[in-house]
Amino acid sequence: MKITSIETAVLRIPTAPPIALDIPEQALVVATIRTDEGPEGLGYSLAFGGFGAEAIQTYLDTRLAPALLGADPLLVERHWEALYRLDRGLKRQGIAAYALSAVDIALWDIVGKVAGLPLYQLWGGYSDTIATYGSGGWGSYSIADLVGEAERYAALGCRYYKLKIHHPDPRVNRERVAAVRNALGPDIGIMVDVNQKLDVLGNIRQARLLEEFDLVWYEEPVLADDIAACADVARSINIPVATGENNYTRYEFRDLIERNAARYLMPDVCRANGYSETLKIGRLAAAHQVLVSPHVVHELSLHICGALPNGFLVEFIDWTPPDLFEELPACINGAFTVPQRPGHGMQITSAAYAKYRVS
Ligand code: SMN
Ligand code: MG
Repeated sequence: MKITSIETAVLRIPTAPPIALDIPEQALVVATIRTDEGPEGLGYSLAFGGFGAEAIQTYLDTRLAPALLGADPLLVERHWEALYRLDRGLKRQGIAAYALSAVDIALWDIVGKVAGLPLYQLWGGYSDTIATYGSGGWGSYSIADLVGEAERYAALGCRYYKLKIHHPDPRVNRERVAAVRNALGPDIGIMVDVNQKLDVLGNIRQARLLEEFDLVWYEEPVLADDIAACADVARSINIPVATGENNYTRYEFRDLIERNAARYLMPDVCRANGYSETLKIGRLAAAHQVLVSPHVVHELSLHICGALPNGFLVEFIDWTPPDLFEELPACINGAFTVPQRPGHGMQITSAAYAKYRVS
């Protein structure tokens, strides 16, 4: 089998309130890989807030796609290595990793279709039902927005909810967590997300104020590059640390694990160089009693959790309009069923291309 074309597109998709208060739109950088024998692969990367989507597309079009044309799509590891090692002097991660992620996801989609299996089964299969947590609680929300959103996720059966703690005054963040705890009661797990905004001492002060809430995790305390500082926070606070959405490779995740910097790792399949690398990260974590809770894109991440005994929760941000995908997995009783179609099972509608495509 040979790759005959790789077509890319950027879709810009407006979000709805209250998420739109903080993130008015998201963008998908899409790669469609076609073959001479018929099977076609879909890959995409979610560019947070839409930033940099065109740069990711350009890198994919001008460097990755030409390197793959004519190749056998079933040799995913071989292509991953070649593309990862391409342009070593120019790139480290970031834009190039988003581009490689989209390509890798599309190649795996072809492999799954050729095998006639959903990817989580192809990779070994652990569970076809994955529990999820409702995620949001962005910094611009009023308390009413926050509680309203938390209750909407709880009404879908979600047993966990995650909110941001972005206010510069740690006491204000404490009040927001208290409001959520009061609304949800003692049985729903709550997580908080710092999004790299604090230093080590700032986190120690903030976490101390939150200890009484029995939080599930305390996320991304410091700049993601500073793994030593993350480990320092993990040693110093009494809430388990989660991190990884801005880490990119098995090498960074190995360092996080070796330094005991987190009890939960959160690779993002669209950033961490695709399914291939995220699976390796997940297996490495399994050898260290560390759980994997993949970041966003639950419709793609379900296959990762479905394949791993140490998969924990997928993240559910309810921001996808109903016309974007042919069949978006639905949250039922706080869980998703992994798509049972061959490959990852996701397809973008032709209406979505007509409505959201910008390049
Ligand atoms: C987040 C960051 C970027 C895009 C979506 C969500 C956030 C999270 O840090 O963990 O939910
Ligand atoms: Mg986060």
